[in-house]
Amino acid sequence: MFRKVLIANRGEIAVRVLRTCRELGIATVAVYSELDRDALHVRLADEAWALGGSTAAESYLNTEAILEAIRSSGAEAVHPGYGFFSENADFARAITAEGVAFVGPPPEAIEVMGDKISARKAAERGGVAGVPGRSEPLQNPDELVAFGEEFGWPVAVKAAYGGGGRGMKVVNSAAEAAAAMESAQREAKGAFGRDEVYPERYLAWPRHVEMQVFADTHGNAVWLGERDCSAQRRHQKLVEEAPAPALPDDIRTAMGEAAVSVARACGYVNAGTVEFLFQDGDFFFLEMNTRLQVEHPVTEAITGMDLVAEQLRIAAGQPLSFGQDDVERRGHAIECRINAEDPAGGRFLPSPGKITKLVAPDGPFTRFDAGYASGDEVSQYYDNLVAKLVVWGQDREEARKRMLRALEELEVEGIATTVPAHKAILSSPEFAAATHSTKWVEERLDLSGVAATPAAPAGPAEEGDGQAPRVRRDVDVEVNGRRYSVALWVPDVGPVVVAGTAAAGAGGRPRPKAAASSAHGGAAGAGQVTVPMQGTIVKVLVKVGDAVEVGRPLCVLEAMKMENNIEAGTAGTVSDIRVEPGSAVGAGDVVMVIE
Ligand code: MV4
Repeated sequence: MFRKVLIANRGEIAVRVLRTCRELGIATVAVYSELDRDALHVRLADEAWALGGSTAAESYLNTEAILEAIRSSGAEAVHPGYGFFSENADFARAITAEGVAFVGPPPEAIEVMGDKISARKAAERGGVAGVPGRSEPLQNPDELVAFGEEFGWPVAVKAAYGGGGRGMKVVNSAAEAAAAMESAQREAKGAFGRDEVYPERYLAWPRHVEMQVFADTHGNAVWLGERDCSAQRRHQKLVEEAPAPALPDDIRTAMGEAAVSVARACGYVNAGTVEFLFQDGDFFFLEMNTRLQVEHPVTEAITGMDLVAEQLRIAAGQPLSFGQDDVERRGHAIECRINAEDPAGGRFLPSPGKITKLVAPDGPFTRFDAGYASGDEVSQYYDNLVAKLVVWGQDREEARKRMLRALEELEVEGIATTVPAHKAILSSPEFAAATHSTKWVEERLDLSGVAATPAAPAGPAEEGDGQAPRVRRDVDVEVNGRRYSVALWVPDVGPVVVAGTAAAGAGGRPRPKAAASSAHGGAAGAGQVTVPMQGTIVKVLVKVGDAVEVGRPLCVLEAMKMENNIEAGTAGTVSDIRVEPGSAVGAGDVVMVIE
């Protein structure tokens, strides 16, 4: 087994992985961006190395910086978590070239599954059916029309290099074909740099059922069980459960064996998830995720297995510690993703900021995997997953009630979270009866009664809560006679003297002054346009002097990878613009004035 593992990730998954490493006696190495210097995963790791930078591209996606941390720490393996480099074949190659193990599949398998057309072909080689469709790129709209006439409308046009729901268009008739194909190609080119698209029959009310598989380097491959992830919104999963409700045992077994065939067909090793659409008793291969998934704990809960431990054993070259017949599933598990988003009115607005209070639920069969603790800041630069709440019950109904109880116990203050939406989902008759599908949250669930969470106070530094922004002080220290240069990150409390060096002035970017009223979206007071959340202005859509109507988009605010239009709350003339592209703003900041 490895002696030291570097975790190339942050937040809850970095914490999750390092806990198993500790149980296995493996030393843990954290890496961190400048914003994460005091993050939970850094506090919990045995050692931590700075990557520099704030954005993901500058830090957790900086191959050179991570390679440097691997070399400095002497880590023997890298666990990529999910997101970031987890499905990046070039990164896997770069670290294995240095003799360091990648805790994940071979790069060739990542590449086969990264292209949805070659993934369909791999499934076909394994004898597994995808949704009826074509496994070649469309050359022109006539081919799309011919497909629709043969298989029936509607048709899904999908980007070969897409993912997470981007680059998919639904075509209802031959008349829409040309425009839809062009739009799918344009979106795919913009997002992924490749514009190949292919058609599939569109399934209107499917459930999303995915199968966990494991394969080792000795030729063994097994399936552990499925998860149902149908409760989602805009391709962001909200609730996952295992087993999938009302899935007949013979279908489960067939799906498990199909998933193992797909894994074998692409030379898969380590943990993987094969996604299926399930409708009217049939299941169809959709894609394969070549990483550990966010929702893996529900499978852990019903199988009693530690999936990260198994990943590490496989990466170290050991055979699977169990065979197919050793896998037992018991009871039912549900997971809620606690995101920093305000679900008021079904809008799910990003809600970064400082968590002023976090009290985790506890009690029977209740697991809380958090990436943050009270006092930690959820940055607009990373994803919005704060924690995962997982419960187990003897059956689905016991688990459902236990989850509602645990959600009641959970206390989060300072940021808005998805908890009100989870309560609405878990207590709805449709979810209780498991008649929901992938479109149910968006099209049927009524979230209009979910009230806005009071806006978090603006940035902590400006609020005088005792947490001044931190600044760097370089200090020389001697440890057992050896001289070290140490960077201290200390609160900037004005001119102080540290080790004989006078401090420089306050750091940090200037921000527009906050409005007296912290309106939650739109306009405050007499034509003052405020932003409802912390983020970065990426576009300004008007000029001083422009006449605007109510609802006219004024600027675009990016927070947590989502763009939000800031619209005029009153009609009038733009008299003042206080931001430009790149401006950092906080909740309640005035960005423009309309007179
Ligand atoms: C589909 C589909 C219906 N028919 N393909 C969306 C994300 C991408 N991974 C595949 N997706 C879908 N593909 C056919 N032929 C419906 C979806 C879909 C979906 C799938 C899984 C989970 C949530 C979803 C939400 C909307 C659409």
